[in-house]
Amino acid sequence: MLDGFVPWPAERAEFYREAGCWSGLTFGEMLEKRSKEYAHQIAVVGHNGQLTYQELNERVDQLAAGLQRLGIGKEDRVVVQLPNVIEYVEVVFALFKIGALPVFALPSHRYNEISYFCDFTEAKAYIIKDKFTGFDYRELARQVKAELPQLLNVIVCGEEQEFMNLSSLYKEEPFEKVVVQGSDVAFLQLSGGSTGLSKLIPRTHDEYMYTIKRSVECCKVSEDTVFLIVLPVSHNYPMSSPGILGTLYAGGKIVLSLTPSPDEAFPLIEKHGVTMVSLVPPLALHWLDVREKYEEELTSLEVILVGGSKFSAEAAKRIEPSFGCTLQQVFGMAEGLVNYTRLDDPYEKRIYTQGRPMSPYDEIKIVDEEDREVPAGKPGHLLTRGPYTIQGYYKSPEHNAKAFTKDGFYRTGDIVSVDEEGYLTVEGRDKDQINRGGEKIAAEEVENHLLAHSAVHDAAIVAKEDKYLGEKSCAFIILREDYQATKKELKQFLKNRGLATYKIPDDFVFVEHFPMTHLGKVSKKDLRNQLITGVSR
Ligand code: OOB
Repeated sequence: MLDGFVPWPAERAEFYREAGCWSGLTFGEMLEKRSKEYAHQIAVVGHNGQLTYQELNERVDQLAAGLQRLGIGKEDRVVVQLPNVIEYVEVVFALFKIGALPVFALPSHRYNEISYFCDFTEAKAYIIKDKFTGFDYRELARQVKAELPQLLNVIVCGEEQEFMNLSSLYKEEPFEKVVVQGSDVAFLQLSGGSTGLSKLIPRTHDEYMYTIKRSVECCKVSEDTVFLIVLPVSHNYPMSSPGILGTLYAGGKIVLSLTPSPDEAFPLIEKHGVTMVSLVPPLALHWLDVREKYEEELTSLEVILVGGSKFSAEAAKRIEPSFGCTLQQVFGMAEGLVNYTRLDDPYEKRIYTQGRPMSPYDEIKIVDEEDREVPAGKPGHLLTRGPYTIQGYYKSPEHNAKAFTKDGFYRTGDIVSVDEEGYLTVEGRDKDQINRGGEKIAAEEVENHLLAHSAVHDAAIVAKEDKYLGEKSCAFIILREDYQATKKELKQFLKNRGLATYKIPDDFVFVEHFPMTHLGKVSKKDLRNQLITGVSR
């Protein structure tokens, strides 16, 4: 078993197997099966070509052979940082087949995150695109590799410079079959994080296959589905709700858009007859606002999924009339639990709630500060346990002791209420995190970077309401006596430290002192209120 993986208690594992949740099917086997069942149907379309199921499986096998030749084997970790390109799908399945574990980095991650992922997971390889949206990932790789000798291979999709070219790894020879079991960890996903850097989330084939199966059922994905991916492929949401893996599971077609811009996405919807797409609220708002300006025919759309952060009811009401398709809200988390509104739910549920758990085996508790269950319908802290919610983060025993209850419930950090029919409404959050339009920022991580600046005495990051993103991040700063720093300097400082772009605060407010709680901690609630009332400005 993978070191640092918190195993499932035997009796619960047994229960989920008996209940038929965990089937033992691995992702490598799933692709193998689909390549026979849907051999000549298109599996994936990218900006530079397309592949049938059979072709995809063949390319995956060839790449699996090349990766093995590099010495990558079972349970080895490989950091994958690719945009929405076909090679991403090939790489991930090739790793699944040889039992190696992709670690899913986002294209917006920079030195700060990538060096940590490579180091913490002792990654054997780092797979990147040469350049994307003006950023050169080879420069980043050079910096990371110089400091981490165990990172043997940097593999580049595109111009490789001194590194290895991904296309050179597709070998016309069989790869060596590896025993991969349903109970094996399939990959490491990233958590949004609330303390320090993202925690890593190990997901087994069993759990994740069940996530996919239930998502496919709840979203009615079939071989006729054409699913457009506009969000970054490696995020849990476009990967599995039902996203890439759900579409392949059902024998449908994936269309990859490099960006979420309507300039690119709308023509793709028209050209490929896209039936489903998943969006985060700011994107949904943007698409709603510009829909009229575009002439493309979008009538093929049947479902727009929206999730990742709270979708306001007012915006939710506009989706169905504007796009002539059904809105499906999704409230999920990389740690596990996923809730969907169902396609045939009454209007009120689709607009005002974030859905209900996708599995009858999901257990939900709504509790107060002392972990006592609150009266039905009242908001409280959401705790959850179930067949696809993890038992612990990778190599994080101390954090796990706080993030999970003794009986294995995950403390989501979300404040929700549950109605009589079991539908959840997200009412707020009790974690030190900013949800910037679906992108999660751990306040503490950014605060720590700011504290490294010579002029900063103290820093506190809080969420500030934003019309489009829902929330933006705002840094309250106390400067050291006799020191000066401007907003521009601090932003540049964070950029130079290699912080992912979305984590750099949108706003800075310089203050003399922070409001305190009775316990003497910084009162972020008061800081948030100051932003609303404008007192500190
Ligand atoms: C998804 O996953 P993560 O891991 O990036 O973030 C999870 C957190 C949740 O705990 C919650 O705080 C927030 O994101 N969230 C929502 C939401 N969906 C996620 N808050 C309010 N309303 C919603 N609809 O974001 C994710 C994973 C799988 C599917 C969809 C989203």
